[in-house]
Amino acid sequence: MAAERVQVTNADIADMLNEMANLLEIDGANPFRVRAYRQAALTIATMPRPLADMVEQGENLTDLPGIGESIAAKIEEIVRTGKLDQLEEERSHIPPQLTELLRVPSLGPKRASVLYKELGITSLEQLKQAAQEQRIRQVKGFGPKLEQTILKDIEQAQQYQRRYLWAEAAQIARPLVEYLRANDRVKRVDVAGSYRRGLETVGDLDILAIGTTDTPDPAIGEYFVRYPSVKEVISRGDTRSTAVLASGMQVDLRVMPAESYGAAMIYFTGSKTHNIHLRQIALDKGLKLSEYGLFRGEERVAGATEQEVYRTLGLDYITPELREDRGEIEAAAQGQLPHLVTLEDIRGDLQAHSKASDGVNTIEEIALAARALGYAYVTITDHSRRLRVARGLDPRQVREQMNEIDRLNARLENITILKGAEVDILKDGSLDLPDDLLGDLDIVVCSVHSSFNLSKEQQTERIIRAMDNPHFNILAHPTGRRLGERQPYEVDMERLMLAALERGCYMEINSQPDRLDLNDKHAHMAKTLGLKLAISSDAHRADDLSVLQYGVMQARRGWLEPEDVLNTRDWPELQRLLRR
Ligand code: DGT
Ligand code: CA
Ligand code: CA
Ligand code: ZN
Repeated sequence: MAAERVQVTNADIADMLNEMANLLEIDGANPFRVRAYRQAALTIATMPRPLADMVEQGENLTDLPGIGESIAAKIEEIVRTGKLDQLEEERSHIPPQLTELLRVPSLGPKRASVLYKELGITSLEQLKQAAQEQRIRQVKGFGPKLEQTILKDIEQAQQYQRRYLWAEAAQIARPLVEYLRANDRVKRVDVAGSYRRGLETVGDLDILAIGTTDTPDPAIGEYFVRYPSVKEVISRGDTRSTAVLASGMQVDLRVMPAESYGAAMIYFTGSKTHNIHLRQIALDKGLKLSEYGLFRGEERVAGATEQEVYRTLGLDYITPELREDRGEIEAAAQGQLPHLVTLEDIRGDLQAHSKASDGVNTIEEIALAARALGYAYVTITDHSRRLRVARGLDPRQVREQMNEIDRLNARLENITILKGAEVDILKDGSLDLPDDLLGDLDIVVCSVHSSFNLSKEQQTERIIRAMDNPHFNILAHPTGRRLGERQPYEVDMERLMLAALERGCYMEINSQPDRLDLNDKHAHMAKTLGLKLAISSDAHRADDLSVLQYGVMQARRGWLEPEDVLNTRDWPELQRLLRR
């Protein structure tokens, strides 16, 4: 049989563009160029449609927002040849592992190349060893404190080493599931594991299938390992096969009998701690729970569906996002599980950027996209002047934009554009736009984009001082983290939340796949304290309004119900809530 040509996936393309960005950064290239590659990589990694199809069908890639001529040409080269000449060129004069060092946020390209020249460090492992042996503090420009931070960052980077953003994992999982479902011998396919629980990052994909025969069907595993993106087959058996895809993602496929499917779904969805707690409950009832079913002695009393297993254990059905053993089992036993927020509950978006600052679409384009999603309102929150890299607006430009919004609102039907801004919180806690202007906006979203390294105490006080401004409405991306890229800055979150409650301020779950900030635990903390949250897309392109679904997933993991979320309300009611 002729080898099937492996189609280059979006994840492959994104990886190569990211590597380009890293190498260019080490080379000291223009930061805008570096950022363009990173942005394109993220766009591509989270885009459902394969770019390879677009190239094969001769479509123009520059129609995609955020992708210009130069990057489009590179993508075409990757799709056609499987590689990128310029990347090979860059690789040839930079030690390949040096780019690993860029995953350590406290290092940056300049410091990384100093350590390379002074200590010959080219990998994360070597860096860790040097830090542990206190050799880094001896290099000029480095000290003991930075050495500590570097060590902490390495641990973080290593933790994320083989993990994928949920949105990237979805992009890899969906076509694979489609491929498996297309086979006649497969009756049912589901992705379990952390992916199904909606965890912010996914380590590997755990896929379950039911065949059409009573005995395990070896043909299913054989079919699975023939998936064109499979790079390496680690094992293949009648009931279990493991393979690594071209993207580096590992996939476990298990073929289960129909009578066990529900029990297997519970087992392989996890989390492990949820499962352990469930097994204890089973034992207390004189039952035994495994991936094959719930048993009394030899007799299977439940197993075909998850509902049946939970019911037999005396529990309400627990949705996968809650399965972390954070009290959901107790709540299910008492019939008190939350009625979690869904995407359908969302009435509008409270953060989006237009091309006036660092977005790519006009306000009208964003408004029409929001209307197409069925929203009642969308808030334009361009950056304030301080954020020069994002072409932040000065007060006069904000006024002009407000007039433009008035004109659009007069003309457009079935959508209201709210006037907002994403205002920088300056180092001293003051806001980057004058009060009279803030007072005329519908929504003032505030965020920290500088001085990330303040102590926990100072950072917390800085933000609370900002909340003292009576125009402050919503704290955006409250910890500033970028998954796998930048650690959160330090803040006393509980104190911040209590301060927000006292002042009538709110916080945001930023839905960007690499932010998801607040995270699930913080969202749960907010709910417990009674602080309502916004779920915002922070879209920089009209298409990106849909990333709000990832924020909803984290909100669900944080137990949020519709009433806990600001933008489940219509604008008049939201307006009342925002009044301080
Ligand atoms: P990941 O892949 O690191 O993002 O996280 P998971 O949760 O997908 O973990 P994974 O792939 O190691 O295992 C998938 C599920 O299988 C896990 O959520 C629960 C179940 N599982 C795996 N190992 C064990 C175990 O030792 N005991 C129990 N009770 N369950 C396990
Ligand atoms: Ca997994
Ligand atoms: Ca696994
Ligand atoms: Zn921001």
